[in-house]
Amino acid sequence: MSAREYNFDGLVGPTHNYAGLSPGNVASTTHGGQTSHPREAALQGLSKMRSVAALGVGQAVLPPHPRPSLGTLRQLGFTGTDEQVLARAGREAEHLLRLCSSASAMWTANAATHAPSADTADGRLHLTPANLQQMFHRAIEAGTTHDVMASIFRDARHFTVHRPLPGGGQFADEGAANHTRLHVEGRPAVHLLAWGRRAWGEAPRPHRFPARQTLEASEALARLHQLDTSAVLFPQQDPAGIDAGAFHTDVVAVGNGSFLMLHERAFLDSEALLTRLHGLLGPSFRFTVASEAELPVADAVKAYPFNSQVLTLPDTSMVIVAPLEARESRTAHRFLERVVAEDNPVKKVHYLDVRQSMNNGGGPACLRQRITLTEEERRAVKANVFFTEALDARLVAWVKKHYRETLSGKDLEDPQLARECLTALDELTQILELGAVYDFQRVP
Ligand code: SUG
Repeated sequence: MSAREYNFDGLVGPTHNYAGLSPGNVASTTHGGQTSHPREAALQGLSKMRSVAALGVGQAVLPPHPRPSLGTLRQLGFTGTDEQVLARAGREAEHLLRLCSSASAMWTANAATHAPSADTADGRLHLTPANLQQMFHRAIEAGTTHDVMASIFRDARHFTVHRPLPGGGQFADEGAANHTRLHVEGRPAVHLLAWGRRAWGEAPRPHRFPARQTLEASEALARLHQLDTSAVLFPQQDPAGIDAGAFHTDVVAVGNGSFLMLHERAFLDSEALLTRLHGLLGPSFRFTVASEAELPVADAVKAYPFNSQVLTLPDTSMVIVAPLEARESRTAHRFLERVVAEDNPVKKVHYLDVRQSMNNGGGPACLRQRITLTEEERRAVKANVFFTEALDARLVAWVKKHYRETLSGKDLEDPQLARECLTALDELTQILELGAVYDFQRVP
């Protein structure tokens, strides 16, 4: 049965801001404290969706989460009215307020890991929302992500939405940012489930920055998704790459269909990995590796050429959707030009402006969750999440109506901002026909 990939982009939330929350993510640390532009950020995101849809590629949308998360603040002992909770948090625990206000759910590559029904033993599409254990501001996304996905993919004949992996940091899971599915016609798809540290057992570790995902989490995903173990590989992220700022695999590697492009610092033993992939995928497998000499990993982290979307067009050729920063960097640009010139399916690079997100370390690839759906599965999704001209127009109007032009750290204490956010999200669930997916909509 023919299937199509849909890129489920995260709509940037109304509290998009730069709080410097992610050690090991160079852009987040560098821009921490700057004034953000939420409206522009959300419109940049919508403009990317429009460009991808115009290429003839499947496009859909996932909603932001309610922020500031008053529920989390209350769980941590802040009591009273919303105003009192925010005022006390702003006074006594400013950092906590920032953590509870991040619009980080926009990076939906981290929302979940998915396996298309063609690859699973029970023939259902499997999705596991990521627990994002490693960073507090991201860990609080998991519950809402689960509820949103359970609403969109509610038809149990086709879809299984698992609970996020349990426990503490031992099963720390960052979602599809560490997952790559490669596929060539006539062979089983290969799943790369990468990881940065082991919960139990020895493995080389980064020294400077945290390794977020564990091997144990990646193994659990392969089991839950009922993947054929002979086609699942668990490469370790190169600790030197993590120490240079490649906190997720998708900062230094991206794959699609028969094609993989990676930096030599992406995985610990790239050569062995490429040999295995060649064995599993056969002669049509193509790859391009950037060496440190050609493209220093620091440049890759800054310009994000690998944090691109590699998309298959209806005519089966591929294009790369890269951030503008990759064109502005001499080394990154030259590398992408080489990719297009080589013998592989990639024919063109489109450079897009997602600077507002890039300043927090989120490029085009971070902003989307890829989900492959058969026509029947697509029809089983009843929510209004597929990107059409009509939905585009409604979302643009919705952003213009509700989003602020600018946001600084101090604004996060403003109870009016919290109210604006909840009003906007309540309206959005009606546009997207999601039902009451947010906690605040269920409180009597
Ligand atoms: O988890 N940034 C995100 C960026 C996620 C990028 N996703 C992928 N590579 N797939 C993170 O580090 C920064 C928020 C702040 O500092 O305000 C942040 O959370």
